[in-house]
Amino acid sequence: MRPGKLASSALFALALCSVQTAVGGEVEQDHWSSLKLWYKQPAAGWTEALPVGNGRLGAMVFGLTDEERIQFNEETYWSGGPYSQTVKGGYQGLREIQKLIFEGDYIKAHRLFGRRLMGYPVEQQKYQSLGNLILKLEASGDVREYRRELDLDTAVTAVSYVRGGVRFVREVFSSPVDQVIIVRLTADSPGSISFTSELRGCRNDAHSNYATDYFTMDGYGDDGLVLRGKSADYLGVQGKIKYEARLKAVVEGGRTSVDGPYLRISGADAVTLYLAAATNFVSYKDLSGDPRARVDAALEAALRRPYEAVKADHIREHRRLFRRAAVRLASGPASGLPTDERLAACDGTNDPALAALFFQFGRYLLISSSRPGTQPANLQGIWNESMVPSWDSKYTTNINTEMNYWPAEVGNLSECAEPLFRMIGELTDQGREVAREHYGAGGWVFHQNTDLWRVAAPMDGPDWGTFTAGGAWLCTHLWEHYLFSGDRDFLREAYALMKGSVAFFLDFLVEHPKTGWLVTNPSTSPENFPDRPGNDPFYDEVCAWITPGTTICAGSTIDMEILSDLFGYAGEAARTLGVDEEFRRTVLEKRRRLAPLQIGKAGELQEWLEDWGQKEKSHRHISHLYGLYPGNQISLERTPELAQGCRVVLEQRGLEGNGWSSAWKMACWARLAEPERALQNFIFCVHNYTLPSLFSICSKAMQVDGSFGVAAAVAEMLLQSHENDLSFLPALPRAWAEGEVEGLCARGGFEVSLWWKKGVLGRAEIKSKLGRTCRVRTVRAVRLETAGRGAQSLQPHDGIVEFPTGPGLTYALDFAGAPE
Ligand code: FUC
Repeated sequence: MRPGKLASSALFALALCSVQTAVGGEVEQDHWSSLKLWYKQPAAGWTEALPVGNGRLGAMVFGLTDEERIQFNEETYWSGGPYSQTVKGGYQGLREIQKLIFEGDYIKAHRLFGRRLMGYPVEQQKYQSLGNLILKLEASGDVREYRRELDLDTAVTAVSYVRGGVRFVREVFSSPVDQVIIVRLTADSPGSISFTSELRGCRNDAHSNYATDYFTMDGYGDDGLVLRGKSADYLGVQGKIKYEARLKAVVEGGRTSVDGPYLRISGADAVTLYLAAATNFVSYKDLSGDPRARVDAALEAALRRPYEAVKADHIREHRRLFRRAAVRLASGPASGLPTDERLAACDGTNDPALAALFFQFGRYLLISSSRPGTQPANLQGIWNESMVPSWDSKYTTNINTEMNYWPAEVGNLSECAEPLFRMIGELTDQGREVAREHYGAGGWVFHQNTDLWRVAAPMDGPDWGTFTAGGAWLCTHLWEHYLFSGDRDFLREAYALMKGSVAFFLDFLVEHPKTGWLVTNPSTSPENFPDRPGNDPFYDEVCAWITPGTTICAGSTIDMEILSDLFGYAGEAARTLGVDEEFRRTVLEKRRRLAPLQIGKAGELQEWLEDWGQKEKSHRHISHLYGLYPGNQISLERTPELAQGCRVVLEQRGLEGNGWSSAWKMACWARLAEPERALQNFIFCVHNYTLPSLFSICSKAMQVDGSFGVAAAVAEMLLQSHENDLSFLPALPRAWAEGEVEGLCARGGFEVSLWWKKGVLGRAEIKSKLGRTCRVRTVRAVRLETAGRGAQSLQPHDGIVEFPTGPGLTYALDFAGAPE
């Protein structure tokens, strides 16, 4: 155990020796060293390989023993180049589409939307795989004592085995400090390392048969390799990304030779391979970078220092972020198994620590795929082996991209969300054009997908493209960041983005002819086909397929919820900044006129304005539950009927879905204070939607959103702060009876550590970053202590204890009746 705040407290010292869990395990005593994913066999395929990443350069490491494969990516290698999807004059069809929708002529409206409002090209660009580092290892004999692991605490993956009487170890990491991927090969007997390596480019699938003219593979000097290429043209957009990947070998003992695209090393004692990669990408509208110069710079810097120093710097930088937060749950009988077996054995009680591992895996992925200055994490983070990945490995904003960032604030990784915030600003470029040309509106709008080039128009087809609230949803992350950080400078910039989004909707919202409510039109509840009369399958000319019906509607519940949040947040931001009083009044007045949330005949929160059913019973999206989580309009205390309506929806949808769907349901159950239901979704996700590497699955493909979502949901079970107070252990499953958290963040600028056993909270430590009044939800008396200021006893009033705080001070709270 790292001597942390809690570990040093007398109470925790006691806990270390005496804690016994319901399942007979103990709170893990060596938390940081238990944060390992490990396996007794190499990866059977890409989805079993282990990820490393520095935010920009990602690699999937297979741990093979004959021919090792390290597949790698550079985050800006996408197809195409700067382009626009905006269709000029599209707005001329808008009024007719709106009229058809209000008249209930949905399929006609769908068709017209397809003709007039879809962006063109209808699809977007694809994230690409850069290459594979292949090591053809020379060794014979059986492999024994094999172990492959990923240490989340060091961000180093390693493989170790004995072959021919020699123990071989390979370590791989992607350094955010040196901007290189490093592969270090060692053996316990001198002269034992021999292999031939290649830097293989990836075949471009635009080619029909065998040839590819997109890259070249060469030797580089007498100890290196180089791969150079360009991106593919796609959708009529010229491929303008140029890239270079270069490998440099530093060999201890042995001989090195280069022959064409092969680098051969024989009889070495140890080898360090430095892999640098870069493109010409500077921004979504500037490709003036020099990949070669960038690679030179990275390699020069990394080679100036010894390997051990580069590795130590890497670990230090990773831990600076990673060690800020911890969730520790008791280990159980299954906790010591290899990770793949652990997943298979998980029954919800035999391994509470597994949920803690998921929490940290989510944080690990965020640190590895999204750092200040990099691109945001896409559907696969930065890891992708394909030239035609599922959904192009883009940014899907009707749930997925948002979910990627759910653990950022609560998980004490606030700055890892910077790439998302920057992307919102970049989207306003084309977002403004689309607002004007597609809707005749001011401000900016962004729909359900974008790519490296920050296109903003409706895409894929009218069933998906009618989601106008993608940009507004992203804007809620700006406000949340302010709630957690209290950063007024940030708010000032964020406010301009929020105001632009509001401006679009002020123009776009229309009065519903029957109810007088303000609604979006066209609208959709993402990807869910309502079961309403006449919504039958038809051939859709945009997608060239038989669609099950149309999703088009007016005023979907999620639109109304997101806009209610956006308008409320923008109004609050204006008030906080002391600006735009008249704008604020208008926005709040419009907010009051938005269509209200409604309860349907089965008691469920309605997904649409009308009480329609849905064609697919256990549809994976639970869009209308946005208002429960991640939004904050529905709560057990403030809106009990609506909360009950959400519960009915969750019952109706059941457990089926995919990784991100399970994660979302977990978080919703946590907000409904139903820990066992949250845990049930976690277990279902573990067994059905999780790869051995803990990566989440969506429709058979690896997708990172679920991993991020589970991390956020675990946090939501342990700490909530959306009700203007701190709620500790609001959804603690029985099986998580013993544990502690450290460094979780709460709105209002508080950093929280908790310790509990027998399912009862014993102590909390709260660090106040902003010096605001702290409100803690409890019915128990509390002994409050601040360093140097003595102790006092606080009695709860109406279930709350409240005390003033000073910035930078930490407060210890001991709860009456804490278990011995
Ligand atoms: C939405 C989801 C799919 C998938 C895709 C990337 O379309 O409905 O399940 O996650 O995004």
